[in-house]
Amino acid sequence: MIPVLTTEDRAAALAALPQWTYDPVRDSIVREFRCADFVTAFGFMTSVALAAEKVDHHPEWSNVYNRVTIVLTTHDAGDNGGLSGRDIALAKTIDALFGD
Ligand code: H2B
Repeated sequence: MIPVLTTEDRAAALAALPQWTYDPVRDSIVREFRCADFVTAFGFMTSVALAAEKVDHHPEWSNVYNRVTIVLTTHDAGDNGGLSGRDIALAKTIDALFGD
């Protein structure tokens, strides 16, 4: 089983991900991305999908026109899922792909 992050490790990791918000209910992180238009948003999602598949760690997400909302949590972590190092690594990759 994949370990969930300790409170300390989580705080340190989130300090490096200022655009992501922690959701204590799901032990997940969420970020909304705003793109220029739908095609740009879908292209961004395609890049994220390929990066996610490469590391076998996949986002929960939704798209409304130029907005992409991404939730990261690890279903295989802990008893009921939770935030793991895999989510932190994928969040950093996603931020880099978005380009900010
Ligand atoms: N993605 C996410 N977000 N959490 C997981 O626990 C997870 C995943 N597990 N992608 C992977 C796939 C697992 O189901 C496969 C069998 O490796």
